[in-house]
Amino acid sequence: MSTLAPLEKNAGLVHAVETTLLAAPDREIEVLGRVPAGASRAEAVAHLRRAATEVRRRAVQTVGAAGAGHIGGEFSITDALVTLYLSVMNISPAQVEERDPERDRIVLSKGHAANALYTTLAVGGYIAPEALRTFLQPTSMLNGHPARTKIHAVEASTGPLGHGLPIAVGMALAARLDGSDRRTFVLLGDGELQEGSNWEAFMTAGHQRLDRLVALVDRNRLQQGARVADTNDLEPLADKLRAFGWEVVEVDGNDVGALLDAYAGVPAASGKPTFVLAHTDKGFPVSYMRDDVAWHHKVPSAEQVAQALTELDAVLASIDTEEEVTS
Ligand SMILES: Cc1ncc(C[n+]2csc(CCOP(=O)(O)OP(=O)(O)O)c2C)c(N)n1
Ligand SMILES: [Mg+2]
Repeated sequence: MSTLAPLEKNAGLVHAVETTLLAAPDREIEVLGRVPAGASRAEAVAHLRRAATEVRRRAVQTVGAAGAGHIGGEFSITDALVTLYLSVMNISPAQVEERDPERDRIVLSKGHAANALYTTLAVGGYIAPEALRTFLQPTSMLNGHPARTKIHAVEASTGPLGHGLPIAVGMALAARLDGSDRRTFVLLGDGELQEGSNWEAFMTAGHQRLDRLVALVDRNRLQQGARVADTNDLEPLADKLRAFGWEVVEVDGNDVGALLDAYAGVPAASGKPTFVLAHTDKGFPVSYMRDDVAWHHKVPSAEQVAQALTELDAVLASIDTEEEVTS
């Protein structure tokens, strides 16, 4: 069993860690960073698609090696995480380290998707890629749910569902009181919306006309062990949000181009918070995981990890081909 020496400059973590290491991935994830300034839309989309696919490649290997995780809901939210961190948000590793008060804020309310968050932070240059090998290991900062006391880039500790939106509403109100233009983004699960605390927060945000608050729901139609519609149906979801004073934008949440367009139009209506209703598939795009409730927290076998990598490598190859055709 190998150990990781304390990471240089804390690598975005509160403490340097020395802990056991998971098996190495087939190749280390590349730090791709933000979409370059001046990139065309096609270049931006290619960059984000590549980053999202790299995140999924790395995340599935992490879950396989750690023997635990929530891979289905990580794959459905990866496109939104990558689009926000690498393009939409006014944020950078330097702004996080310096605690720039004007940085945009983000809360991953569906905290069980922590591995997708950590891997996005690695691709974005916020934590060292080698830290991913400590996921869930004793003394690691990379816990099963994100902790703001352990990772500089995490703005709010999450895990208990139903808390992220109320926190984000408070952050958005604080920004207004500060006279700041910074925005607050929050990522929610659809099963999570069954928690009543969300509806108090939706009501408050609408009442307060928090138009620099943007909530995205990962509408993958599945929760833990069941379909949302069979458990406690949310529909008509868009109408409910409109009735609470939100502007609703519906989008394919596994299409980074569509997400870019949706976020570019924020606030979608002056004086209203924006609700991005992101239609996704749990397990996207891996054929054997997609829309299968078992993959909420099932752990892939070595063969299943290999199959996922084969499918994800085909996505990477198609991005390369499209780039060659357009350049
Ligand atoms: C308050 C609370 N109850 C239960 C859980 C356990 N839990 C973790 S994920 C999950 C299902 C969430 O479903 P959804 O919000 O749809 O997440 P996704 O499909 O995006 O993974 C549950 C019940 C929890 N984390 N918090
Ligand atoms: Mg769900």
